[in-house]
Amino acid sequence: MGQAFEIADGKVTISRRVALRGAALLAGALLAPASAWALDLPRHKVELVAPPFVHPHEQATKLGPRIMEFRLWVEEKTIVIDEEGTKLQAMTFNGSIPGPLLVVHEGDYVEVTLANPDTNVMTHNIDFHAAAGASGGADLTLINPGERAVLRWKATRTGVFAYHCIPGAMTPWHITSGMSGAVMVLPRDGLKDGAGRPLRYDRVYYIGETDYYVPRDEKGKFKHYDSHGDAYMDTMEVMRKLVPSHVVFNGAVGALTGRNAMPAKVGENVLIVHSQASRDTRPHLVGGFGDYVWETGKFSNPPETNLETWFIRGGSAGAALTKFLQPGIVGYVNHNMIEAFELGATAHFRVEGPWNDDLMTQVMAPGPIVSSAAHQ
Ligand SMILES: [Cu+2]
Repeated sequence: MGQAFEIADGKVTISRRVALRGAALLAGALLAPASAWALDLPRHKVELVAPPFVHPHEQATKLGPRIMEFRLWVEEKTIVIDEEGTKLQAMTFNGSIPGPLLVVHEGDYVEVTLANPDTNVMTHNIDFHAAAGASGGADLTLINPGERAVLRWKATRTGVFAYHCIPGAMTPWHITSGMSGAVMVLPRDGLKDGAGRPLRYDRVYYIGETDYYVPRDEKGKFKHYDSHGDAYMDTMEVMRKLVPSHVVFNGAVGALTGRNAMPAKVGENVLIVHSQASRDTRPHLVGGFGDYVWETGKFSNPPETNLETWFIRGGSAGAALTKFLQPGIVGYVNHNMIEAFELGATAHFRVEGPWNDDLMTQVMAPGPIVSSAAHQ
């Protein structure tokens, strides 16, 4: 593949000409619509919210198909990604990592205005895994700073699907700098179990997992760079070794733990949407179950039931429905525990409600062994 970037005076600069060449190589051919195809359907404008929260939506709907309007914009910025204050030259959709979860129903049209403000320096676009054609819309949305594009695609398949930036050869850098998110396409009559009975959720949370590759200096300390261009070459060196410096939920170590824990109540059914646009992951609720899990994230397949850990392929999203049965702080981790404990892939739910002694009780609190028979 050709280079979709240019380096001059040690700085990385990207022109649309070279970026387009990269995108065209990816797609095989560059497509352009002759004109915006008019569609006579009701419109609904959605105000997106930052993850782990999800914009209000119906689960089942009696309405007919609509054009669902969303606004996404790209924000390149410096963020802090761990408790040590390590800084990352991040790239984001709508300022958050991951980008927001977009929720529609099967048969709806997703109309996205993607903006790249002139405060940015790079070319970006968006590839929706839920959309057919033109690299998921990426070939039709490649925009320089100061530009915007509008893309409309029909939601023909139900499930949760990743989206991400895919600007030619720079793609892995943009994704591992934060440019991914997810879409949820619900069946018009809502979620179902394997026997076709309706399933409903009381809350939904969206967790996006990202692997970062922050370079270190000679002493092993994480390096800081003043600009994306400055960070590029060293970051690529680390990326090529496939050993992430951080694996985080929602942009930073601790973004969903402690005071950022996600609230829930005993007895509530909580839908957890989890995406990873780059690496594989294996979510696990500590002391809980995935009651209904669409591991591959597609609602036309029956959900698996009562899972302890589930697998989400890099480049996809999955969904798990869980009923919290006990109160307390409930961990939600990538059950590669090295990634959870050492690299950051840990979240917490703060569950309120009564404890169920029947499900678990502490028969004897920890204390010294008093019997001569130590094994008793
Ligand atoms: Cu990008």
